[in-house]
Amino acid sequence: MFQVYLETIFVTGTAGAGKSLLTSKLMEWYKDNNFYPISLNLDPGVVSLPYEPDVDVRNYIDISKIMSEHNLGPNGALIMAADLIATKLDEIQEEVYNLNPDFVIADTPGQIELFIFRASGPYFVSNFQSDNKINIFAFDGILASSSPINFISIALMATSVRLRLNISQIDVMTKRDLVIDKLGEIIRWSSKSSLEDSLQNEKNIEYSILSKDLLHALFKNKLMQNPILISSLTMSGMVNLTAALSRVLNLGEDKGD
Ligand SMILES: Nc1nc2c(ncn2[C@@H]2O[C@H](COP(=O)(O)OP(=O)(O)OP(=O)(O)O)[C@@H](O)[C@H]2O)c(=O)[nH]1
Ligand SMILES: [Mg+2]
Repeated sequence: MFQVYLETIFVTGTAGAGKSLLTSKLMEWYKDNNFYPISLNLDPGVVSLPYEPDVDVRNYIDISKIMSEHNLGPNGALIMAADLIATKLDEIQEEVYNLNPDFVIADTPGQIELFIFRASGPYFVSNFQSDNKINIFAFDGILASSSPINFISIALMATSVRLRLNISQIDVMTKRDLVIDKLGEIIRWSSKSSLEDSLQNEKNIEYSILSKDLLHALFKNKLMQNPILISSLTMSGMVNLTAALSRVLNLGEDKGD
């Protein structure tokens, strides 16, 4: 195995947030800008993807085989599959090196708890040989914008992912095109006082108090990050996201001709 300079963008986030579609749109965006990125699918359980993965964990881990060989149901098989990801690290790394890309965009499993809160995902992220690594954490725009409590809960999850993976992280809120009517309110939530004001309208007082406490902890420890609002459908916000990625990764400017 020969070593090349490599950078990696992991794409994590809540189930259905739009990780895979974002992976495909980032691939397109960078290819259009004359980069050579490769996509790495780390979701062993996914049936169909909006992109053709260059490297695919499903070539190493077969969910239906796990179900029949270990007599497991779909959830048990997904847990076992998630745990097996770490054991395939060397093979995946070699495949990636052989392709010699400018960088890797790694799409992660839908069930975030299987990847982030078990040992295998953080092990993979930390031991994958890459000179630079960043994690994009996707808040589902529909879910996060539906109430300030939801927004705070997902911000808390984003924080716990940041602490678990211990690499640079950019938070994004997906599906901007579907929450246009709420954009003003969501943007105001970037300030602690506006979020607190919005919490005043919550009917469940106990929940509201707990959320306020969590909010204080997030701001006090400077763990609160404003997500970049993006749409993988209209591509709005993508310029902001790719600019933020460039600030962390050594992707340089548009390569031009
Ligand atoms: N309108 C709109 N739909 C989106 C956007 N991003 C994702 N979707 C849709 O949301 C659904 C889920 O998207 P995926 O990319 O599969 O989400 P995921 O996070 O990879 O899902 P899992 O891996 O199953 O957790 C799909 O129907 C997408 O077409 C977006 O920015 N705008
Ligand atoms: Mg997916």
